[in-house]
Amino acid sequence: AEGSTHTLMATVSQYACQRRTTTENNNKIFTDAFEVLAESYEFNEIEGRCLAFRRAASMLKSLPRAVRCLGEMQDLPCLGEHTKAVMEEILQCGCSFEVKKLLSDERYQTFKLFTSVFGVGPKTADKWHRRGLRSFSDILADRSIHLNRMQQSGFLHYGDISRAVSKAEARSLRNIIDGAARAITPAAILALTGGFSRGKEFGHDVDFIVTTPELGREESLLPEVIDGLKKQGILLYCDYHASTFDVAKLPIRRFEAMDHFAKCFLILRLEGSRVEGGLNSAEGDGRGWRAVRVDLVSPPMDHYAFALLGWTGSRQFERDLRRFAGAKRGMLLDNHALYDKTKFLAAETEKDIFAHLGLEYIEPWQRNA
Ligand code: DCP
Ligand code: MG
Repeated sequence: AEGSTHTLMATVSQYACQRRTTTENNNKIFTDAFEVLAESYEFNEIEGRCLAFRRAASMLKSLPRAVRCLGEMQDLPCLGEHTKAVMEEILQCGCSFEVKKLLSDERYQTFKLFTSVFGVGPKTADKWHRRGLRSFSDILADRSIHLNRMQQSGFLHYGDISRAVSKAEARSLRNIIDGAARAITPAAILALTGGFSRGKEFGHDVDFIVTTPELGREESLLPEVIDGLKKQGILLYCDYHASTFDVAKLPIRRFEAMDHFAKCFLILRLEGSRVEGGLNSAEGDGRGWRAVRVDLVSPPMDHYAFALLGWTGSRQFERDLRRFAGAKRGMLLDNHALYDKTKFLAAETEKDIFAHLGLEYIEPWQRNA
C-alpha cells in the first residue's frame, strides 16, 4: 500500500493552477459530500470553512484515482481535521452522518431551493426563510414580497433554466451569437468560455466573450448585439452592465466579485430544443423551444487574454491563480491585468500569462478544479 500511496500524492500542489484536473472525478463520493458542507457554510456565511471544503474537494478532483484509506490522506495538501474526519467516515460507513443530517435539514433544504432561483442568493434566501416562507408557492402568495426583475424572470423560466444546458445547445447558441455579432461587424471575435470551454458535457449557462480588434469599439458592440437578439425575438431577459473599466484605476487591490468589462446576463429563447417534462408544468411539454441562460462579456482587445483566463474558470482554478500570483510571485492578478510591483505585464494569450507567473501551461480542459 505504501508504494501506491506515494504515487497518489507525490506531486500534488496546494494550488489548483499547478494541478491538471479533467472532468473525470475519481473521488466523487468525497467531493459530493464536501460540496454539501461547503454550501451549508455558504448559506450561513461562514466563508472560511466554506472555502476549506471547496479547496479540499478541488484537490481531490485532480487525483488520478480514488483515495482508499486514511494513510493516503496524510501527505495530501488542503485537508484539515474536519475534512479528514468526513472522509474517514465515508471510507468506513459509506456516507457522512453530518452530510446526511444536513440533507434532511429544513433550513438547508429551503436555502437550497430558494437559491436555485436565478437572482436569489443566500441573503435573500435568509430573509425569506426568516419570514417563515418555505416553498415557491409561499413566496409567490406573499404580497409583501417584492421580487426584482431578475427574480421575476427566475421564477417565470424556472423549469427551463434549472435544467442543464447540453453541449449541442451551447453550439446552437454559439451560432446565434456569432451571427448577431457578425451582422454588426465582420471583424467580431467570439470565444466560448466557462464550463463548456473546459470540455464539460453540461452547464448551468453558456458563457462567451464577444469583442472586436478595434479598441474602444467593443463598448458599443455589446448593446448592438443585444439589440440584434431582441429584433430576432429571442431576448427573454437582459441585465446589461456598461463598462466601468478604467486602466488608470488599475491595479484593483481589493478583490471584486465582478470585473469591470461591459457584460450582460441574458435569458434567450432557443428554438428547436424540445422540453421533455420540465419542473414547471407551465413551461409544459411539446414546445419547440426552451429558455437558456447566456452570459456575454466584452473586454477591450488588449485585455482579451486576461478576460479569457478569468472567464474560463473553474472558480477554484481562478481563486488559486490569484492566490498563487500573490503568495508565490508577489504579483496581482485579476480578470483585467497582471501587475508586478510597479508595472503591468502585457499578454496576448493565456500562455503569456502562465509564463509571466512562471507556471506550466494548463489547458482549459485541465482546469476543472
Ligand atoms: N467566474 C469567477 N468568479 C465568479 C463568477 C464567474 O471566477 N464569481 C468565472 C469562472 C467561471 C466562469 O467565470 O468558470 C463562468 O462562470 P459560471 O458561473 O458560468 O461557471 P462555469 O461555466 O464554470 O460552470 P457552469 O457549467 O455551471 O456554467
Ligand atoms: Mg457557465
